[in-house]
Amino acid sequence: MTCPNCQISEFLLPNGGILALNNPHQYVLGKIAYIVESLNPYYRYGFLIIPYHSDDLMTILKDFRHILSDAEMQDTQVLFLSDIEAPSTSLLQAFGRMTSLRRLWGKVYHQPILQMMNVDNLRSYLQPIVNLHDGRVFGYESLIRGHKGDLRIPAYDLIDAARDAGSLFPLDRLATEIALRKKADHLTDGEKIFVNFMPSTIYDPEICLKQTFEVLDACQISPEDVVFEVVETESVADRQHLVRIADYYRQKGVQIALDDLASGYSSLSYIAEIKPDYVKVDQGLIRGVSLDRIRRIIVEAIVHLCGQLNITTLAEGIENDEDLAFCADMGFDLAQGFWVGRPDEDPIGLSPDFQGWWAQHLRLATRA
Ligand SMILES: [Ca+2]
Repeated sequence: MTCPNCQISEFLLPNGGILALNNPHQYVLGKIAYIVESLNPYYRYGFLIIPYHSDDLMTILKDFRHILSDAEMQDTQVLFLSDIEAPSTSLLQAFGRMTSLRRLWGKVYHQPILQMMNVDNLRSYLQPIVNLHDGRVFGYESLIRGHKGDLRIPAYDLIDAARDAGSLFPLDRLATEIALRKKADHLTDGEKIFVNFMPSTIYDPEICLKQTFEVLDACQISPEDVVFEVVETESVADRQHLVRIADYYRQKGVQIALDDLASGYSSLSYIAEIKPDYVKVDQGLIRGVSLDRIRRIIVEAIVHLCGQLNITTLAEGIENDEDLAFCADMGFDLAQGFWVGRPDEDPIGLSPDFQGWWAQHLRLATRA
């Protein structure tokens, strides 16, 4: 007698039969099919079917592990079937609908926000970054927000919803595209656009980032004007994968920033691994740095080590002139924060507060 429970016991003791593999990304199945070409794999109902013998299994799995990233392994669902005959339609169709409970809950609970994740409802806000060597705008960080009527959804709510629903990659890609188009339409050549990017969403940089670089080409943006801010590095368990992504970006001529250094998401060891062009020191360390001896010693050490490694430093979260003056004197190259300039749909430049401070700063420097 055959029933789904029988197949579960076959899964525990696979003595040969077929492997039915499913992955939302067709290219992953393509890679697998290439590895096991000699076993005559075939596709049925969206599954890759691989006939195997028990002696082959360890070799096959080792080959998969060698060629696929951790994320690709984790997201590929597999079913063992003992019957060499073609698998039944109903079984494979049911398997194709399988998803994790967490993902299902996320999709239902966050439905209103998920429906906003499109080019009409997502907007890029530009927050200025100032060059502390000349007092001019160096570039803008693109901050994504959801718009629906009067409703504004901040980036962290969008990200939480996308994470729960298993849609981080499409959100990240959409936000990147919107940011690049904003750069093309609103910023001049030489003004850099800083774009946040979550490496945990990337399987294979060659394939997952293809569309990003197509947009870059289509908008005729110089890669040198684009800086990708690597965020939430901690959530990438596979460090080598992170390095491969960074290397891919570098090959394409764009620059890399390590975001929120010392926030808990980003540790000093990533500097050695990613070799970023920029380090953004987290606002948690910068706020109140002018009044706090311990913060000052930590931040000075970071600026010093980045100087030795030719890494451009940026102070995040500047909210008053004392912290800004302190960061400028300490040797930071760039600064960002509400006091320097607020995010806006248009690139509105530096705040009157900053401009007044800079004029005074110049007068004092000339007198000295
Ligand atoms: Ca950022």
